[in-house]
Parts: sequence; structure tokens; C-alpha cells
Amino acid sequence: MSDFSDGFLWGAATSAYQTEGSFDVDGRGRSVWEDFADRPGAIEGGGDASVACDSYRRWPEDIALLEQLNLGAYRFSLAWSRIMPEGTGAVEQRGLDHYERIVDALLERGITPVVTLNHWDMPSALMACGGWAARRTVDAFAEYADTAAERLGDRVPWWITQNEPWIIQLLGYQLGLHAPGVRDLGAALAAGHHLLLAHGAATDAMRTHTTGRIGAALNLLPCIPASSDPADVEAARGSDGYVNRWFLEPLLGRGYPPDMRAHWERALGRNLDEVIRDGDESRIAGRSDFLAVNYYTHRVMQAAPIGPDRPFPWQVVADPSAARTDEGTEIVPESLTELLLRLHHDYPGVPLMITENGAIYGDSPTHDGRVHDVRRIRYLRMHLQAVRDALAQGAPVVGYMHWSLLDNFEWALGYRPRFGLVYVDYRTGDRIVKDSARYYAEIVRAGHLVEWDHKRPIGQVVDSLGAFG
Ligand code: IFM
Repeated sequence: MSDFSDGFLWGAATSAYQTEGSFDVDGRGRSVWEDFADRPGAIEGGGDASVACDSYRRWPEDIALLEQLNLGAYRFSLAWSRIMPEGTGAVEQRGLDHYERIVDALLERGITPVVTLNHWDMPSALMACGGWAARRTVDAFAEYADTAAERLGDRVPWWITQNEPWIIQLLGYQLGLHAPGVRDLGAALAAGHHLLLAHGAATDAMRTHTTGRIGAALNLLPCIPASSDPADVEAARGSDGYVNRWFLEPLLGRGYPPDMRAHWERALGRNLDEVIRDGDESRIAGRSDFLAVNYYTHRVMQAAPIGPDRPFPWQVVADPSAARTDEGTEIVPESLTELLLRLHHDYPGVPLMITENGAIYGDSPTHDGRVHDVRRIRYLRMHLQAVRDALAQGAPVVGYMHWSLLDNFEWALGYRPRFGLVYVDYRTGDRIVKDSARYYAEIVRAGHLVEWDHKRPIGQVVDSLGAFG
């Protein structure tokens, strides 16, 4: 019997900037990430994404991989600067043609495209007016979304407007650790709000071209108090407001949560009416056909004094009992079940798609040429079990996209962290299917969780993988 519903979307995810390379091809404009990567020390190892996985040229190979892994869905993103090199105005048809070829090739193979519009690589030109901190960027994004949907809307059934607005707000505009490298709390607040407003405006623009479902992807982090001390409980609630509810509540129709609004007002020393204007919340609400959930870990929270580098009265502390990935991320699959049940409870009727979940493990090919990433196998199994448990309790989960199909450019961390089901040799561009991918392919084929049989010769696990194995 199948553990997952018929029609459950099994897939893998990537993004344009992290995989494509070919910056100077087909009229692509510059993006804020090239500007950021040019700053000395911005990217670990000093690399950039100008080649990455070379997927702009090797995309047929990537699609063949999806097919051979039995995957029924592919989440990828469009590069805004390939479609509108200056952010607004002139449209580069070659960029649209490229993505149209990918969509058509996926559909020909029965693979459902799940298309993200903003996976962080905003055109540089838009920084002249402040990027996401500027309200006029909302209109620019709606224009881009309209253009993309006009070309692809008849064929793409799932659209994601924004990927992880909290990360853009926090790392891009508050801490300056991601592009565009701004460190300004007020700019961060504005950026987060404009990303949500842009979701609303983009959705309105796209509706005339598509009957596909439109949503935004939030990286949700369950916040757990470090102790039963009421101050820690309050810290966990505050952090939940900052990371999760600040985005969930307006998107799903309830407006910004007043407790977090008060935290922002105190931290900024002013009210938010200049940024969050009358009527804005109703331009964000009611425009999500589904919620895209990116899940990696939880946050254990402790009360902490406000200070120059701590605008809110809480801090993250380590969970000593948790297992960790190679990057130190705490592995807590049971939190995924709880999260999905909470979303089901708080926002009934909203379909949930897991659009990212994965782990950094540095395994590389061994003497036999294979990548035996047994820890990723275990990670994948535990998280799929968590999804299955949530489904069994009624959570409307419609799909699971593993992050990532390929090892790729992990932003400010460069190429060291490897998230892929498929290993990429960055010197040659060659792809090597990892054991975890073979295991995932077996699960997908079976439609339920299967055990990984270490003893079985790997070549027999997925018969069709020969060409890539
Ligand atoms: O690689 C990123 C992705 O671009 C956005 N979500 C988190 C992933 C892993 O850090």
C-alpha cells in the first residue's frame, strides 16, 4: 500500500544562480550576486557562480537525471536578469526561449515544472533605487512575473513567487552576509514587506495568463524554548514571530502579527506606518493557492538582552542532544511533522508543498567511483517518514522536493557545502549519481518508504542509471 497519496509530487530542486553559470550568454544582465561576489572575502574560497554546474548548457543532462531517478517534478528558478536584463522594460526573448525549452522538455517526459521567480538573483540595475528596500521594486517584480507567466503560464502548473523572504531580509539587508550586502535594520524591515507585497502584485499580474497554482516559499523554523523558564518561552514565541508568523500571517490572510510588529517598532524606534501602508495587508492576503515549505531545522531559543548586535531580546542556543550535518545544522525530523501539523491546524485547507529539505554532507567519490553518502540516505529516510507521519494525521502535503538535485554554489559558502543527490565534479562538470539518489529513486518507484539495502550491488538498485552511474 502506498504511504503517499496518488499524485504526490516527488521531486528535486535547484535555483538558477546556483547552477546555471554562463553569465555572459544570451543577453543576460548582471545580478546583485555578481556585485556581491566581487567584494573581497564575501564568498568563502573566493569563488563565484560564473560556471557553477554549467546547467545553462548542460540542462538536458539534468533533465535526463530527473527522469532516470523516476522523479515526477522539478523545482527550478528563472533568472530575472536573463528575462529582463535591466530589471524592467526590455525583455530578452532568448532568456524566455531558454526556459521555455526546459519547461517543454520536462512536460514531454511527464515531469511537472515547479517554477520559482525570485530565488535571490535580482538584476543589479534595481539596486540603483535600493533593491527590495524600495517600494518601486514591487512594480518591477510584477512586470517580470507578468512577462514570465505570459510565456509559460499555459504550461507551468506550480509557481513560487518568492524564495525565503526572511533569508533575503535577514542575510541580504540586515546582516549583509548575502547580496546585496546591506546592513540596516530599517532596510531589512522594508525589504521583507516589499517581498510580500511583490508576491501579491505578481500574483495579480499572473492570473490573466495562468490557471497554475501560485504560492511563496517560506523557510520555516519551529522555535523551541531552551527551558521552561517563562522568559525562554517568550523568547521562542518572539522568534517564531520574527521568522515564521511575520510571513505566514499576512500571506494567509491575517495581517502582520501585533506582537512582532511591536518588537519591530521598539527595535526601530518608530511605528511602521511609513513602510506598511494602509491597504498593504489586503494586497498580500488571499493570493496563495498553496504554501511552499522549506524545512531544514529548528531553533532552540533563549531570552537574551537587547544590544547593538541584537535588536530583539532572544538568541539561538545549541541543542546538545541533536545530531548534526557536516555544517553543524541540527537534524530534527520530528519537528517537520509538528510543523506540517501546525500549518494544517492554523491555516486549514491550504495545500502544503515541501519545496526544500536536505543536508550538507561532504562525501565524494571513493575508489569505486561511487558516492556512498549513507548519512544523506538516513536523513532522507527520516524526513520522508516525518512527512508520512504528518500525512497520516491529515496534513495536506502535496509534494516533496529534495534540496538539491545537484551539488551547487551555496551562496556565501561557495562550493564547499554539498547538498546534492548528484555529485558535481566542478573541474569537469561531470555528474555522479550518489547512493542517496538511488535510494530516493527506489522510494519514488515504490510510492512508499523502502529500506536501503547496503548489500545489494548498487548497479541493481536503479537499473536505468547506468549512463550516469
Ligand atoms: O541553497 C539554499 C537555497 O538556495 C535556499 N534555501 C536553503 C538552501 C541551503 O542553504
